[in-house]
Amino acid sequence: MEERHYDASDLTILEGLEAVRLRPGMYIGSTGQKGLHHILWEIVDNAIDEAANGFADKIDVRIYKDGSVSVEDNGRGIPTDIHPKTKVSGVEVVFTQLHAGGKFDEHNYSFSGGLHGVGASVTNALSKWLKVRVWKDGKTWEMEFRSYYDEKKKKFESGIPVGPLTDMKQRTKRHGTFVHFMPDDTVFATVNYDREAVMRRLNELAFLNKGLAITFTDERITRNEYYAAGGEEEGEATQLDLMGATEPFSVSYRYEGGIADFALYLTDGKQRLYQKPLYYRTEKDGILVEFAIQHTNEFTESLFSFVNNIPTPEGGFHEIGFRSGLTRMLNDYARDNKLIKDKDANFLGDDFREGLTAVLSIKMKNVQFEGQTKTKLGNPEAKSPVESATVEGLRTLAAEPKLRRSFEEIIKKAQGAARVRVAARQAKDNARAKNSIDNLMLVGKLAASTGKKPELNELFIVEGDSAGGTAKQARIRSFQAILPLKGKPLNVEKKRLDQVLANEELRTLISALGAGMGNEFNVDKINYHKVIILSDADQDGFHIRCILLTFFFRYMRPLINAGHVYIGMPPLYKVYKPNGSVEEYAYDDNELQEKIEKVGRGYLIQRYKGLGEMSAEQLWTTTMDPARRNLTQVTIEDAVAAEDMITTLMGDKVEGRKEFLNRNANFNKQDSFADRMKARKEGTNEEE
Ligand code: TSJ
Repeated sequence: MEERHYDASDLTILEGLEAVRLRPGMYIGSTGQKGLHHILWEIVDNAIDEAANGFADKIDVRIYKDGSVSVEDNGRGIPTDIHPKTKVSGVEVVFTQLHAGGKFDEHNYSFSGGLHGVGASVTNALSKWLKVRVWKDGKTWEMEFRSYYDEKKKKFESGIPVGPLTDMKQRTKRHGTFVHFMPDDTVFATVNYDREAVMRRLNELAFLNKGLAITFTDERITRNEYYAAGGEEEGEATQLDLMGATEPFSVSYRYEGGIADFALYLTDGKQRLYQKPLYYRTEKDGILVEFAIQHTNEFTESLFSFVNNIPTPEGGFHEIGFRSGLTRMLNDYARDNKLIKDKDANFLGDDFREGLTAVLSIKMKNVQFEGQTKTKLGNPEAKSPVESATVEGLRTLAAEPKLRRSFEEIIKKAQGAARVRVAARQAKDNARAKNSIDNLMLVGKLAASTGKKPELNELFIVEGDSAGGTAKQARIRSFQAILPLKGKPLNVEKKRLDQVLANEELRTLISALGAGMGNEFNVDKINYHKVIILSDADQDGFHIRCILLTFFFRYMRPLINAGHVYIGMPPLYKVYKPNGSVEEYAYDDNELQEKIEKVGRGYLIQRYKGLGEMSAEQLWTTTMDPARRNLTQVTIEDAVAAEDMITTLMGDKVEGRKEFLNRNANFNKQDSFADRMKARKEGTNEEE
């Protein structure tokens, strides 16, 4: 038996298990189900480490009927020899000494020491009992620990050896470690392991540790019960059968392809652009880097990254290195193969990552986790090795003749992404140009109302000079004011407050309302209790409406909240009898059918092309007369939707716009907006 050197530097925290009992949360995060799972993962991690070092290829996890759990591997077995200084066995050290760093063995990779890595002693401290069996050098060793209240000492003792590590005098050829423990129900809010969560994690660990066979058995349920309950495991499926009526549910995970199989699993059912994931594994500057790449015809990117088998959904330096390596190599490849012309610009990283599913798994020492959920890798030194491993890996793969097609597909996909990106930018620039200062409308001249009772007053914001003129003729001066807008108002989204104020149109609007704006806005001071946006039912009208709503949302939100903002809905059709006996208005094509049926035989249809083409009489009867018009009160949700629209179309969020363009190639969201508007009509929620 070789010498082991455990000294104080190996065991960074030398405190008793009492501390763990006192503040379990400090060591395992919580005493809920997550904490319960944590004490299992502490044990599993140790077995995984043994496998990662090449000494084990099989791990069995079992949940028993009584709620206890065991983990077994076929590794070298925890050292059983007596520590020269402390005079206790390696096994006892493992289960009674707290070690925070997981730096337990210099000669091997020991990567536990991330989220977990507080050590097996924590599991012992929080268990009612824990039994360990070690098969090593032909011998079988056993040791048991207990936690209990000591009547004499008048205190709680946790993880205390029942006896010394004992040679069971059973000759054996096997080697490995078996640990069986009972979580303490006075510590945990629940001692019920979530089967699905355990299975999900074990499956993930099997993916992350190529070739490792992980078996999970749950004695709490029979095989048939599991399948009858609709259970669906991911490993080798076991069918409903006779034995299944008595045998416990069990499943095995083993992936010869490791994370390459993971990438296939993650893209299951999707249209893959090439059949075999691009997989590479290497070591760079003491960091083990492994990645698997699979593109599909979808548009989103999903990067699943892991550090020491722990998921890092918040990303970090390894992801940064991976992304930049991917972009660099693929751009070089595209140039070398004349897939980018000499004069043309490189692809952006985004282009290469459209439809990408990738798994990145690295293993390194002294990991630093950061971020909100401590799942972001904070080690800057990880970036460069991961980047060069990625470049090297992809170059190696690209040199393989049978993978040529895969790289061509990736470049082809990037070309598509780049085309959309360029088109989106063009659309944005065009939209910007239209909203530039030169194109701003001239001062809309307010035709104020003569009445001085704000509760009765209405302000119509009307699109276009011509419609504005008509509205001025049609209105009742005593309570209706008209503010015509010519062209499109300033795009509120892109401008700072001072620029908004510099715009005459909006200044007129602000002063007409007479209640200030921004922080100064006082809804009690408004001159009009109804602010009605009247715009055409076309693209421009829709745009103006969105911009105004965005303006109100940003600078006069209480106006919307108090229900003062409305959308006026001019009808699209009039259905009538020539003798004037009936007259019905339809606001969309569906309604037109209804109205035709209502008017009956001998009907005529008049179609309104826009506000500007209506007579004052028509505008009054259909859109402005409180008795007959069709107003929709704007809710804060409508304003949010309008703002989203503006942000997506005009703003800088490239991602959102790309997706938006993909969904709505014709920019037309008006119909659904109008449909929602129609659901709420004036009168149902009016304040007067
Ligand atoms: F967590 C645990 F400690 F309880 C535990 C450890 C649980 C399980 C199921 C397995 C293990 C474990 C530990 N499996 N394999 C090992 N290996 C060692 O501890 C070991 C063995 C030999 C040597 C050596 O240098 O000879 C070094 C180590 C760390």
